Amino acid sequence: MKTKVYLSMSADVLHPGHIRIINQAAKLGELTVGVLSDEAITSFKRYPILRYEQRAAIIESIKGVARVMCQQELDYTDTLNALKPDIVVHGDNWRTGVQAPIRAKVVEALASYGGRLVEFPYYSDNQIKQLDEHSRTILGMPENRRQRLRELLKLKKTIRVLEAHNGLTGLIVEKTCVEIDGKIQQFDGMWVSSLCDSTMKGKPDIELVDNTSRLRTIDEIMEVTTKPIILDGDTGGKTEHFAYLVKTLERMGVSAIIIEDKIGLKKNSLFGTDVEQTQDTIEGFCEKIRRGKEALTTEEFMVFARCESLILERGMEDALERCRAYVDAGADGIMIHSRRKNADEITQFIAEFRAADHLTPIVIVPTTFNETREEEWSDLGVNVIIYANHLIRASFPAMETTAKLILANGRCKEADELLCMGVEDVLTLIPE
Ligand code: SPV
Ligand code: MG
Repeated sequence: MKTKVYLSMSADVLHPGHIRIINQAAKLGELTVGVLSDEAITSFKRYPILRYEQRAAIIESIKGVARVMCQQELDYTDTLNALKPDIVVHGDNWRTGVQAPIRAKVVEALASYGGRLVEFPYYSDNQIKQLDEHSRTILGMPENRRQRLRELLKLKKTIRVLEAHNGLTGLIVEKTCVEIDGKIQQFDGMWVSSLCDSTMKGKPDIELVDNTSRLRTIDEIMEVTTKPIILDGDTGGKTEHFAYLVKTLERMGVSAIIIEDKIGLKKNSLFGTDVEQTQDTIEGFCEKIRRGKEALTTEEFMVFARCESLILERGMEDALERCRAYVDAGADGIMIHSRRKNADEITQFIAEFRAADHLTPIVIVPTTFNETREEEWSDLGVNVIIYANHLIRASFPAMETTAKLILANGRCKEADELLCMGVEDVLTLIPE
């Protein structure tokens, strides 16, 4: 019997390194290449430029490849159990970094049935690094970036989004990842929150920061990231103006806007009924949604309708009636908000809404009801989970304590040691 060899790869932008390792692997026996699914690549790297079918077809036609199969997850366990290869081949670059735990699981699985791991020196040069940089630039172009949210919603049952309010926080959302049980976890997109964008500028969240400024924030984030952006569009402004805003966002490559069904002086939802807030009529808000949708040139940009009925204590029936009407008016999804600590009213809403509508994407912002885990939301039928304000809430106490420490000690040594990153680290944080 021939030696069974298994090699897994993304094969997104093919370069000589791929051909070299395929040749090396093929010399060891009959080679199966596991081409990673779009979802698997997205989970640890970036969104692939070529779809799975295209990547698989390319690899299939390469000399030395006996067969191609889809590796659904970055974790090899299922694949190894099914295939039981005698040898797994990989570049030696995964010995460190986020893939190291995945390597450890492969080593363990192979040992359980007597297989072995063969590693070859990882092939990379400046040209390949430039190619990867270039891929990122392509992914960041408006026409590629804009559609990404729709694609992700097709690819994943539930996506997770974190707020970004400038280039630096954009980079944190773009790059942060952790490994949990052999799976790499990262954020799928960015929320440009009105609360954070206002707070960042030392202003209240009352639609005071105008669109020129908000578009500038988005542009700053876009310059250094590739993930899809959802804009918190507050009330969307006047219906006549909303159509223009939507056109601008679509042109820029933003993926979606969420507008809330309030009129007049908007206050943050988490104030609830403690302050005066006015809800729009169903007809008025539906007209705004329609005008926004009609203004679009592509079918990629999404307009989400955010219902404030639970925030304003108008009751479940009102929330359901409104959301159904907003979907009929053309909304691409709904966001239902609550400021209760307990998730009951949100879960009740989701169950009742989903009973009649299985498809319309549901967005939630679990700021106050923060106990429920993502998996449970996913089982309930939530499609987008937005962590709406956490980076700014995390940074403020750290900055304030640093300022106090300097004042209290008459020097910065204590603050440096307790809270600040090293000067060398900040100098190299952003590569040139
Ligand atoms: C925001 O992030 O600005 C939001 C969500 O609109 S909330 O603050 O919960 O209203
Ligand atoms: Mg807001």
